[in-house]
Amino acid sequence: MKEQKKPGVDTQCIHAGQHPDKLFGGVSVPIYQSSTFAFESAAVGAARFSGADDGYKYTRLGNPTTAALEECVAELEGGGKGLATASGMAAVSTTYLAFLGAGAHLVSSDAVYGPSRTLAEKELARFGVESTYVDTSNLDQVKKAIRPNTKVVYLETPGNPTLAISDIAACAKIAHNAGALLVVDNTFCSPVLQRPLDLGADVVLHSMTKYLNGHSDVVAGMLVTRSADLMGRMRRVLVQVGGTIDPHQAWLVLRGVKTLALRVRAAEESAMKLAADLEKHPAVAWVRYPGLKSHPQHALAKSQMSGFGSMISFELKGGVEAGRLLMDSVKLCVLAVSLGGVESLIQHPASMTHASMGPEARRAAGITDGLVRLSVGIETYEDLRADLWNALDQVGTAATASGNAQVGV
Ligand code: LCS
Repeated sequence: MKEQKKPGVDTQCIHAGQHPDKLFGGVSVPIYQSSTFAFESAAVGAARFSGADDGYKYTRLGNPTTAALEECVAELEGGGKGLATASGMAAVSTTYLAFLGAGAHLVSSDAVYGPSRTLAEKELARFGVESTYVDTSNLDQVKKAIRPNTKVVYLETPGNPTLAISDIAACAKIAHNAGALLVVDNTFCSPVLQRPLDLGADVVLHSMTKYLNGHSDVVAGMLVTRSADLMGRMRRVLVQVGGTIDPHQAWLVLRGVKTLALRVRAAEESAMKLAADLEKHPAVAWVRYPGLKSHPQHALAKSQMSGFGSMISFELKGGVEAGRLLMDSVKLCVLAVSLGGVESLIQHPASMTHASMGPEARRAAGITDGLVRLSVGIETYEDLRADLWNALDQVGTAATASGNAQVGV
């Protein structure tokens, strides 16, 4: 038999899980905006609830539009099954609730999206779940954090907002040797740049609010695994907690995903140029971008990811005040949290996305008070650069006006 070549990522974005509709041939997957599904008879209804018939019953338990999105993202992640959720945090909480319980222990990256950490540290702790946060880009720290009751190792790579890169394959080995699962939040990369399941992760999760949807108009999440057992455990939790995605929201994400690969590549091209130029700007103390040679895990990023993404973190020499002035001075970049949209977004993690962690945890995780996070969009590169450089000039002028010889000090 002739071997079938696997479709390319752009093809998958457009066609995976998406077939012309059987009723009228609509090319776009229809939005099944229905909370419930009629049964032809009482016997059919009973068969659906017993599992003998896999037809739809009730949208919290499954919906055809949602199923198309789940198939699409699962295929992009290299196979397995997907489970769409109402938000990225619904995906995070589903993995915690499915795999952790009283007496269990979680090892997590210390630089994760603030609420992913706060949920475990503050809420799950009330139910007897312990958690330890370490720099997962340092494998010794991961090994040392493992305890006999560790059930989950949780990575965000690149980390939010430090962009620290953790070795997924090595962490999978450490987790599996300890009888734990490896969960990877792949939000910053999207499956276009990184496929954690291929590297040994058990579960991959996304805030689809970000790159997958890509248009800053939807909040949604996704879980993917190749294990039927793990999917069963997550699905049971999700449908009972009620964090199911709405079909219209699922359809919007399906539409966004069609251009995912194009958007990711375009944003990365600008991010690479901006990061390299920012590094040379006199007002900038340092820049973190996985594509720069100065990034501590640049070599790992090169081998583990198929591109460096479009998130840049940087610190101004003038610290917090200079960062505030920069954010108030940009005109094209939008001062807002979130990331992965078509528009460039700039924000201050210490007072915004990572405020809930508290100053000590932030310091330990390398999230400095002066750190500015930039999600590079797909605007015309020259416009983006001009906007940032105008704002940086104002930072420089303010520093000079306040009598400092060195910019921003
Ligand atoms: N995982 C990562 C890596 C995230 O960045 C976020 C949200 C989530 C999970 C949660 O997803 P959500 O429930 O919001 O869909 N990150 C945000 C950020 O960095 N700024 O605003 C939201």
